[in-house]
Amino acid sequence: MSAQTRSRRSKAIVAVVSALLVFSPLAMAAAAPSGDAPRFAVVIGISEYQGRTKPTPGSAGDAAIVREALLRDGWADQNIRMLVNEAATAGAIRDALRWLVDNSSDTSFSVFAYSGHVKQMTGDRDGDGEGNDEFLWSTLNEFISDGELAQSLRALRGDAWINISGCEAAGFDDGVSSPRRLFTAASQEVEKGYERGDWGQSVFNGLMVDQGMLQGHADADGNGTVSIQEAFDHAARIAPDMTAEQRYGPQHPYIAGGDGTEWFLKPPAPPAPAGGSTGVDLVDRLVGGLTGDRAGGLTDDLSGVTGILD
Ligand SMILES: [Ca+2]
Ligand SMILES: [Ca+2]
Ligand SMILES: [Ca+2]
Repeated sequence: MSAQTRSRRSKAIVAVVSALLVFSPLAMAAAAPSGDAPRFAVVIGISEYQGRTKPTPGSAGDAAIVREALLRDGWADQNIRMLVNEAATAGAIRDALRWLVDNSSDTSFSVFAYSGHVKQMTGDRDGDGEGNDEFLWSTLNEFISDGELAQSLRALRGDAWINISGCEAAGFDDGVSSPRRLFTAASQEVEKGYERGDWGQSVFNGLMVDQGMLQGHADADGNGTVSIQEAFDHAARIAPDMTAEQRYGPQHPYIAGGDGTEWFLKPPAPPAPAGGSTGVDLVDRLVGGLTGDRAGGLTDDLSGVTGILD
């Protein structure tokens, strides 16, 4: 092979590699949500239901701690739509989903959080080919199918964190998770999700949002900031043991999507120059300043698991 041919060949290889880089999904994947992204959230927590549907002791509390985490990380109060208890009708949930989609853009960061009962039904009622469908369970006992919810969530532009705390919660990830949509859920599709009456929160959100984020226990890398994935890992590590003795078996939290980087409700500032404030100082402040009597410390006390989010 002549030198010229070799050169031409290597140029061709370079061209092919460049094209692959430009068009591969990896190169197309956006980075994690940026600090100046427009941010909008819908937070649903339903503890009280009409009729004979039994209350869930943790769902309204879940909504409160998610809101607290968003506010603490600088999300504007007017950009957080809360639907708690009697406000969370199916109509209001659909309206809030439309609002979230309408406010999303290529640069926005959306949060959709749901805590409450989940209904599971056979017969492919939403026509998406699944034998078992999951449904959000509104306060008036109207149901919103996973197929309908997924269609709304897939319409979100920009980045989104979707968090579902309930039974069979992973069953809502019907084509929702993607590089720009991070999906977390309390339980696998074949599992129940449990609550802690003594916390007034679900096991999953009590561990992830309250202990993990608000109290700072999930900062595995000690950089003073808890990412969504760190908080999830904290819950995923503890929840199965905490629920091991429950009647329907333990819950194993579910995560999918994202671009492989850590996501934050508020991205951390770039690292301080050498000699500046250290991560250790920040961790001490987080842990020292925010311990409360809700989820309390790291506990392996199992007696408090009282409810099922089915
Ligand atoms: Ca379905
Ligand atoms: Ca499903
Ligand atoms: Ca961290």
